[in-house]
Order: sequence, then C-alpha cells, then structure tokens
Amino acid sequence: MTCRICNNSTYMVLDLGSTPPANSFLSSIEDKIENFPLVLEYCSSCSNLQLRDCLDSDKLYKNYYYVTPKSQTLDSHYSFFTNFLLAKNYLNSESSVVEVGSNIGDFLQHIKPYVRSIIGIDPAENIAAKANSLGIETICDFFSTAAADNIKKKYGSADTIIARHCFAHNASPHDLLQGVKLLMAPDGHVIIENAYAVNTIEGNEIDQIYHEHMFYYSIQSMSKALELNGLVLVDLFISQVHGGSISFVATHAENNPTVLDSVADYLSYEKTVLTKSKLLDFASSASKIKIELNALVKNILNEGKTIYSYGATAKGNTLLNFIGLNNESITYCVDSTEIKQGKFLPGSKIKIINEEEGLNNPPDYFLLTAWNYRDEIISKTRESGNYSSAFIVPFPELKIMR
Ligand code: JHZ
Repeated sequence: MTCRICNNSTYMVLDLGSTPPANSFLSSIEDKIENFPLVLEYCSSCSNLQLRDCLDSDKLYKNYYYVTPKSQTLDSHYSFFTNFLLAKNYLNSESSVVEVGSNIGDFLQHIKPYVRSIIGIDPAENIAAKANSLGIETICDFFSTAAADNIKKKYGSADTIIARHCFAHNASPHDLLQGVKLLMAPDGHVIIENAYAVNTIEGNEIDQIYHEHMFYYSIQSMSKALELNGLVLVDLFISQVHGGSISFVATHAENNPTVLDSVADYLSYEKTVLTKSKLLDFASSASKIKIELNALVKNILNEGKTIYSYGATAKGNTLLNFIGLNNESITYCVDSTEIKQGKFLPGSKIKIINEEEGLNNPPDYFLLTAWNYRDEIISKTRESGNYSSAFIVPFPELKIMR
C-alpha cells in the first residue's frame, strides 16, 4: 500500500486475521457482528506503522464504549504530564486550551485550575453529552479542518491544543494537522500523546493493534507529518501510560523554534528499534503468545480451574480474537465501566460483569487484558481480601503473578 503520511510504499509486518471492531460490544449474545481485516504495514521511508485497512469513523465512534476509567495510574499520569507542560510553559494561567478527543473531560477537569479557558471536542454523542453534564464544555464533532475553523470563529485561536490518544484514531493525519495549523495561536503549541511505536514493538504489544489504532506513531513519522503541514516537533515527553506513550510537542515551523535535545536523544534510540529485524521479532511474538497462552489456558481448564478476563479493553479483544479464546474457556470478563457491564465482548462473546461480582465469586485465574493497569488492579484485588486468584499477565512476556 501507499503510506498515508509520506506516500511511499509500505510492506506488511503482521496479519492478525479478521476481527470485529474492538469497542463494538454486543447487547445480546445472539447479535451478529461483521469482521474486518487487521493488517499492520510499515513504511521504511518515514518509519511509520499503520493499518492497511481503515474503517469509516462513523462506524467506530458514533456510539462509543470507551469511558476514561477512574484510576490512580491515570491520575498520577495527569499530574506528571501537567507539571511537564507548566514547567516548559506549554501551558500557563493565560492559556486557552482545546482538547481533541476529550472523552468525558477528566483531563480538562484536571488542568482547569491552571489555565484561562478549556473546551473539549469529541465525536461520540453519548460521551460528549456525559462531559457536558459534568460541566466540561464539549463540542460533539470529529476534529478536522472544518471543525477547527468553526472553533476559531466562535472561541478564537487556541494557545494550547492537546490531543491525547486520538491522533492515531483518524485515517487522515494531514487533515487533523491542517486543523491544528489553523486553530493554533501564532506562538501556541500542540501536544499529541500517543502509544509509542517503540514501546509497542519492544513490549511485544500485538494487542495495541485494533481498528481504532490506524497509526502507531514514531518520532520520525510524526516529524514528517508535522513538517508536511507547516509544523515542527520541538520537544517530547515519554511516559509509561497505556503500555508506553510519547507526547509530541510541536509549534508553527515559521517561528523557527529551537528543537530541544530530548528529540535527538530519543530519535537515536528509536532508530535502533524500528528496524526490519525487530519488526520481524515483533511479528514472531504474535505466534509465540498464541501458542503459549492457548497451552496455558488448556492446562488450567484441564485441572478443573476457572478463568475470567480482567478489563473489557479494546486491546483485550484483539488478543482474545487472535488467540481464539472465547466464552467456552473464559467464564466472564470483569470491568468497572458501567456501560460495558451486561454486554458481551465482540467475537469471543464473553459476558462482562462488574468488579464486585468478579470479586464476590472469584476465579482461580484472571487473564489481565487491562495489563497496562497491572499493579493498580492486582493491589486493588488483594486489598479487597482476594489472595487466591492468580493473574495471567500476557505482555511483555507471558507470566503468572500470585
Ligand atoms: P484501557 C482505550 O483502549 C481505547 P483500551 C482507546 N482506543 C485508546 O486509544 C486507549 O484506551 C488509550 C477497566 N478497568 O484504558 C476500564 C477496570 O475494570 O486499558 C476499562 O474498560 N478496573 C481510546 O480499551 C479497561 O479496564 C480498573 O481498576 O485497550 C481499561 O481500558 C481499571 C484501572 C480499569 O484501554
């Protein structure tokens, strides 16, 4: 295929077969759902990983089930991230902030005391309505050049545009960046946080691949995309959130800004990871986890023991569907998100129950499909008095934690 960032040719890295969209939870076990191919491609010109086939956004986001969970891990990430933005003056008490893909507004709620004004924009009707009901002004729309133009006319330019874990969710990065270019104040900044391709590859995180994640950004591919839209990468912030993330900081290229050393430092390491041989290792890790996890589950079930999955995550749905595990081997999936409870995971048809039910009638093993919250979820389980359920942690290497 042709790279959606730089127009050069790509090659295939991994084919995970055909799966349903990861957040399309079923209301009834009888519901039928369509599968779509999940194929990862690499462009060696701009070091960009992307899906070969992108689904129509309306299909993915109109009615959305991902609601930012209440989590200590996320709260402390918001604090580190905000401190970084304030310390570097990418945010200050005079900043007007627009957050793209703001979900129910948790992050905006967090930065509200430090800035002049906040506005969110999110395409999911149910999610934007929830944010507004919580007092966070949220426009219900996809961010695009047209949406940026409307926001600018109504509210003026934005000093800081923040886009956390949503840039990868759009098949047209150039349209998003043109929107940023239009909306951002002359001396403003945009901060784009995303799962980092280096962590995805090094951590064997094959489950980060699902239809919503159309791009797996690297410093090289993001720099290229920015450059093609009159913007320039000036700084970055690395964190462990969501399995390893990067926050790209960019501004208008015509300002000829200083590019901080952080960019060159991480770039040189990135180049040692995004290589043909490491991408091949990543692809082999998919077959390895498939064999090992299936064998482990089979042994556990042969001993007459039970398994629930923990976390009705988008990632988990890639894992279960790729491995071929379903409600015959995994009895329930436990999740704290109210609108997911009572539904069934797409593909595997495992019923989602709430955390209390999961803890009142615990299994012998939890398959930790929300492994990015590993320490928080294990501590919470132990603090509730459950010392009996072991946790199967699938990434970076399959292991059992007791
Ligand atoms: P979580 C989502 O991916 C969706 P997912 C999206 N596509 C994206 O890009 C990433 O996030 C960043 C539950 N939970 O965040 C709540 C508990 O039950 O890993 C959530 O359903 N108990 C936008 O879906 C799920 O786990 C807990 O204590 O792969 C976590 O979902 C905690 C902390 C969470 O993302």
